[in-house]
Amino acid sequence: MLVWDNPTMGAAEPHTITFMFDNSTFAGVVSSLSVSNTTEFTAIPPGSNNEALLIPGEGCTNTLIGINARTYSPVTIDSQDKVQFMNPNANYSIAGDEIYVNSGWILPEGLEKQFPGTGNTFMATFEKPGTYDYLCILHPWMVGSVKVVG
Ligand SMILES: [Cu+2]
Repeated sequence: MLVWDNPTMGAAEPHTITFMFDNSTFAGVVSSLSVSNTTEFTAIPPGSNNEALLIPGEGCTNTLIGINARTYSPVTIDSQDKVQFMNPNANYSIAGDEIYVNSGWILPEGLEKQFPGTGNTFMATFEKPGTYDYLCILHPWMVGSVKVVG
């Protein structure tokens, strides 16, 4: 079993551990979503320098530019395209038939509170020998590789 954490000092700089076993599963961090134009968004905490990005759309909809949950939260997608979210600080066993495994945002201890629903660690067990390349979806130049020998 491997455990990743985020030792960044001082700043709430998130990272992810993301395995994309199939290039078609590349997930963008930014997500465009249609919402009713009567939906009101309130910044948390109130009064902070924070506001939803809404773009007026057709009819009764706006487009909300948000964060892709499949990059923010721990999640797996199996070979049948079944999407399964996990709790923060996930402990996942990689069977080898997944097409996408993401840790969700990992933050230094205590700073995850700035991003509700994120955690501090990701644990993975690799069931099959092989080379498992991963990256940080927020900083794609941050890459790693796990080699599992039989
Ligand atoms: Cu990163």
